Amino acid sequence: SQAPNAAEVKVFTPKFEDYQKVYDEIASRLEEKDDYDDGSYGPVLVRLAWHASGTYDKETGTGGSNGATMRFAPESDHGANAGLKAAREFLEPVKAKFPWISTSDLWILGGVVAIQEMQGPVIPFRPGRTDKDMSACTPDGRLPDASKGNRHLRDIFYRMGFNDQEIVALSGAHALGRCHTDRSGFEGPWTFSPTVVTNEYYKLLLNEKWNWKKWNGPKQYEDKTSKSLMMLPTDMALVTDKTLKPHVERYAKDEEAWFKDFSAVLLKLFELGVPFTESEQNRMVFKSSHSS
Ligand code: ZEM
Repeated sequence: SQAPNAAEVKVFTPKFEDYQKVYDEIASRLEEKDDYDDGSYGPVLVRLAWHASGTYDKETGTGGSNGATMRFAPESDHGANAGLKAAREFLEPVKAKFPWISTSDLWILGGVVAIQEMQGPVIPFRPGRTDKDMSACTPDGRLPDASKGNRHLRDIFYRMGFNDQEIVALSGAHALGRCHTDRSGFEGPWTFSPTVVTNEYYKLLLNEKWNWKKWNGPKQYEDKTSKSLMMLPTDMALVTDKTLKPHVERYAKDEEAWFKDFSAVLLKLFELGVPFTESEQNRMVFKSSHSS
């Protein structure tokens, strides 16, 4: 047999173990860099993976996590993406250490790691995204506008191919993180444990009394009891809409049911529009740092 030439030697086909190494690197950076926000980059990593994916349009097949076009203006400057630079920069040293992974796979893997490390469900992962140039940037306006109501939510999420139950299951991500006045204009966290995945978001939506916050900022709700939590108008639409509310009630009662549905719907979100060569059977399930 012939000796391989230089080009052939360079080809590296990453395996499960290689992706687990990237997972572990992100997890250890999450633990190390605990001086950010509420003590974790986890929530903003989830938001990055969501905004990379949530541009998908099923009619045209455009947008979605394939491409990582948020690296470029104009997409990086879209109002909805304000503040996500922090998440992209958090992942840059990981890309430098593992240059074989595409940025678009890395952003989604970052979301998977964040969910699992914040004690959420396992999210199976399939690699295969490739980075595109700025000509693939999506137009502004594809991500949801928090000041709107149930009709807007359906317009946006049906465009991606989701149904009502999936809209509600996805929204529970707001158990995590917070709003920042210098990013979205809104202010405050949705729950008292913004760095742990729980079904508290649904419980609070149903069990708290929510009043309009009196302030000069954009219209948002505050809880009557502590006045330190918030809901967006789009969050409140989940309980004012008669078809959406039963799903909120089910997830508030049964965290296990939500974990199962949340995992399934995140997997779907993260795979929208990606031309995978790997089959669904070959999805990877990563070991979390806290699992034995
Ligand atoms: Zn969010 N989201 N989101 N979201 N989101 C914010 C923050 C976070 C909406 C929205 O306008 C906002 C989903 C759905 C929707 C996360 C995950 C997911 C913020 C605050 C706003 C305004 C941004 C800021 O100021 O930093 C709207 C209207 C949605 C429609 C339903 C879905 C789906 C998500 C994931 C599956 C997360 C984790 C955050 C917290 C980010 C952070 O930095 O703490």
